[in-house]
Amino acid sequence: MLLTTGYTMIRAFVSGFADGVTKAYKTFFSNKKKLTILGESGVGKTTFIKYLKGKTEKEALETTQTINSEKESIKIDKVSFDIVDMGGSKTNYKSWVKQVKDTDYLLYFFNISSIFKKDTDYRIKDDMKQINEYIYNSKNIKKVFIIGTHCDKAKDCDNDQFYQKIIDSKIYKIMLANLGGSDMVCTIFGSLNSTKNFNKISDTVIKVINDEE
Ligand SMILES: Nc1nc2c(ncn2[C@@H]2O[C@H](COP(=O)(O)OP(=O)(O)OP(=O)(O)O)[C@@H](O)[C@H]2O)c(=O)[nH]1
Ligand SMILES: [Mg+2]
Repeated sequence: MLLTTGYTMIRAFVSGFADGVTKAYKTFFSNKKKLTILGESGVGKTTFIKYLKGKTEKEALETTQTINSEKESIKIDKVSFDIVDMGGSKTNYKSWVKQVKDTDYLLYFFNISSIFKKDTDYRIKDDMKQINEYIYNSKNIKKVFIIGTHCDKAKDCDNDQFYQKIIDSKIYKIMLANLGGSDMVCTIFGSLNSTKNFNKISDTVIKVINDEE
């Protein structure tokens, strides 16, 4: 785990929350909370939810494009919570805004490769323009997660400097500023290519939310 001042960065692929995870799950799911997952198409929003629902790795990794939105009430330990998976198309922006206004926790997913490819970060900038005012005016939002996925595809993914480059990039700073700033945001980098890697991300999310409640 790497924590720095100014913002919270947690490298999900570095295990650090094995202890207390069961307790974290129990506490986390003891109250119904609203979570919204946003991000452009193909970043892993539905994959994340499928893992949360207990699907196998094979099932979770099948591509299923979300057209509008899907609401899930996920029960673990007899307690349910509402999680909204939004389609990543820009045609869903109106619904995104509605969800942002009404959510307790927002998870914004992006594919880390979009940070380094020239001219591919325009979509993230557009997303930020849509949602930023609602985040700053929301009375409900307790925490926003920036989740960088597809780290398994990056050849330098086991190198700290690689993640520092993302943190130092202009587009990351734009995300951080628009999603509520360093006090509001928790950043996680990881992969959804396996159940093990999913667990590293979800355990971190749950732990942070737990600390918030
Ligand atoms: N290798 C790798 N594949 C991933 C990762 N995250 C998601 N995928 C794959 O990317 C594809 C798209 O993932 P989805 O979860 O369907 O994407 P989405 O964000 O829900 O996309 P929309 O529903 O179109 O908005 C799937 O085939 C996943 O298996 C990752 O971290 N690593
Ligand atoms: Mg989807």
